[in-house]
Amino acid sequence: MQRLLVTGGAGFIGSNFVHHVVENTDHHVTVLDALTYAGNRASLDGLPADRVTFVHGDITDAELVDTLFADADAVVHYAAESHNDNSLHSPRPFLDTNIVGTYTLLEAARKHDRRFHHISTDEVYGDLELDDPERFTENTPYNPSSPYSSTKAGSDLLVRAWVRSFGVQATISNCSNNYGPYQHVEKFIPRQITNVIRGIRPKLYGAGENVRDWIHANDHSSAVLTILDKGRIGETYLIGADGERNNKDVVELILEQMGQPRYAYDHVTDRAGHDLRYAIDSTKLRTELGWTPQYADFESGLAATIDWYKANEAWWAPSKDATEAFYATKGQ
Ligand code: NAD
Ligand code: TDX
Repeated sequence: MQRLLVTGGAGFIGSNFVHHVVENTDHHVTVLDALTYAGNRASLDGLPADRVTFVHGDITDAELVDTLFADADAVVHYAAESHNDNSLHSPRPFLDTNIVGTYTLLEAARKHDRRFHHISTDEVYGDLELDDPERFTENTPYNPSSPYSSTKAGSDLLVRAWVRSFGVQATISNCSNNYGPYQHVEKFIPRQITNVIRGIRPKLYGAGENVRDWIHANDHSSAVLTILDKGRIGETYLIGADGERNNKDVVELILEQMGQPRYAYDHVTDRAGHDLRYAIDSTKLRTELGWTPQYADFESGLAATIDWYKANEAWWAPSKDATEAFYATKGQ
């Protein structure tokens, strides 16, 4: 049994990870989360109180972080400002949380000599052409496009420097686009599902040819547990499940699965600097650590996600109107 400290555990991927840990291990989890607009305490409802402790606080609070690291065996760091569109509108919180927050945690990891796993994104590598036969690997040069991805890239580099300079026992993973339950309605898939439920037409940025490499959040969680267990200190592992699809196909699949005509969506203003394509080669994680994804079938994973949003309107409804009002100001 380990005592895990999970930052950002009330967010989308962090909360899926906490559920996964409770269901698949005997670890105890302490969640540290600031409950920003993206955090939701209800995402942890139903978890046993003797397995999960919730601490409401900020990862830039060095004193609080120090206390929590003292009581943890290992730390998994999900907390971030995570939405590209928000970073184009208001970058400052991305610098505070993603850069200064990660720095604050690294200093505590160094002081207490704790195992630290840093959650990052494939977006640090920039984007690929649609017809490029290459995919991202651990050796692809960093080339981030947005304020969000540049702050994630900066946080990855801080982790590497704290490993090399101070011997911090850290690993990094860069994952592709996640889908599944508990994802905020600002993000592409939940936005379109909840639009259809509300009778609003889905909104596709630009022509919709941009490709994302989809992975179910549970597969991300199992990969992170594998890296915590068997990953080599100082190494980076890419996490992906061979799920490339363009946005237009995804919108049309959502409409079809929800009983609507496949063409019943709108093209709206494109995202500034919109990355064209992400694609992950996860050979290192699969061959060195023996990980394999379990949710290979995107269609059935998407259908289950649609069912979850239909059944959990009380979870997402409080955020929906404000999210759509913000998009409307940008013609999106
Ligand atoms: P999210 O926005 O849903 O959740 C972020 C969580 O962090 C929220 O609960 C929020 O309250 C918390 N948080 C934000 N600032 C904080 C602070 N200063 N102190 C403490 N808590 C704070 O994000 P997500 O989509 O779950 O992403 C989680 C992590 O995974 C991020 O590091 C992100 O970069 C990475 N990631 C996401 C994806 C994806 O597809 N969503 C893909 C690859 C990597
Ligand atoms: O309404 C929309 N219409 C649309 O066409 C929205 C919200 C998005 N899009 C497009 C933009 C992207 O090409 O869909 C794609 C996915 O968009 P997002 O859900 O905003 O995700 P993305 O920008 O790809 O970033 C996500 O994956 C990598 C996460 O939000 C990041 O945290 C993660 O690092």
